[in-house]
Amino acid sequence: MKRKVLSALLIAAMTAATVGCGGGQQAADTQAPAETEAPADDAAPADDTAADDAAPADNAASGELITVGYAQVGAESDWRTANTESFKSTFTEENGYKLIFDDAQQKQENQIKAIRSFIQQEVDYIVVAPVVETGWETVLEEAKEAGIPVILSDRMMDVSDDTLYEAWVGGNFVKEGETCGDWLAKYLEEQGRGEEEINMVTIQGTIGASAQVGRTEGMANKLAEHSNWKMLEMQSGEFTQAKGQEVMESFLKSYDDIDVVICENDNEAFGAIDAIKAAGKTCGPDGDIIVVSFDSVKAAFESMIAGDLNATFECNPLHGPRVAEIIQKLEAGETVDKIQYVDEAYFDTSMDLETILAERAY
Ligand code: GYE
Repeated sequence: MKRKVLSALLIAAMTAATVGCGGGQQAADTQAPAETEAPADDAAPADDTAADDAAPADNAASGELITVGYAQVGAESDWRTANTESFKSTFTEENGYKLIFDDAQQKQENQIKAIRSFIQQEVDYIVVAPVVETGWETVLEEAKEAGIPVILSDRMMDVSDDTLYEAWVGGNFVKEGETCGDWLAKYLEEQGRGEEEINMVTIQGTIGASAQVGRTEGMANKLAEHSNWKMLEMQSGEFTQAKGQEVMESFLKSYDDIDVVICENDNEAFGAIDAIKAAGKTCGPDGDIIVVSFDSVKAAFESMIAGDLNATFECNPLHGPRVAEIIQKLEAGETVDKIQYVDEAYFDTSMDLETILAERAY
């Protein structure tokens, strides 16, 4: 929108066809779009409650919409659905935005195409939740050349030049993995299994995605602290329930002594639990196999209440208001923190899960 306004002004200046814009000289000198001078609304707080009530931006009042292209990963998990919903409910016309949403179906090539199409459409901001970390330099250079700021959300990009994006907001995936390892050590200790040889398998996320890389690394850091823990095998379940089930079925065929399965998201755990039950085994606090996962979506609480899942390590998907806050600061010409981690907790069956679930936003 801004660029369109600017080029309209320039055309007006060149043709001198209108008087409303104040004449050619003034229009030609106008480098900064008018709305950047308006102060931004108070930033929406970065907590769960912010999702549904992001403050309308000043641009809403002025009738000038900010166009945002969001290159989303896909629709592979409950987490992703909550994340999409957070963007759609934040970037509304009522709040002063026009959202162009693209679902890449978990394919980087689709995301690159989407970003190029956003550039062509001259959006004001590009937001990307990158499927994987590497391979983004070229398309980000193209966005930079077009003068369109890029904001990363959820997963990170591994680029040598960090001026290619304005800011990133998401979860601390290494920390999530380490929290999982610490929880497991404490839990096994409480069960009197602190010294026992523990056999584990991991159903990883999409290989090369930050959430996979970080969670695997965090757990590896904890494995290094426990010589009695053995990682039998790791395989990707692509962050989906169907693939999680398939991978667990194959693990159960290969190993008859699995003590722990680490699932890099909740949906993979739901699939793994189905596979465990189908193989005639049990899981959860009273079962043969300890199952842990990441995200803490509502269905994970139901699974813990049902006695299937032992624990889930939170990853907050409600990034819409957080990205809106970044955009409003940029609009106001303010600086933004380059890397913004979101605080996250964990949940297990020792807690009052019904009460927590009743108040859960996703
Ligand atoms: O854990 C998973 C989703 O990148 C944090 O992606 C996100 C992950 C999340 O598919 O459920």
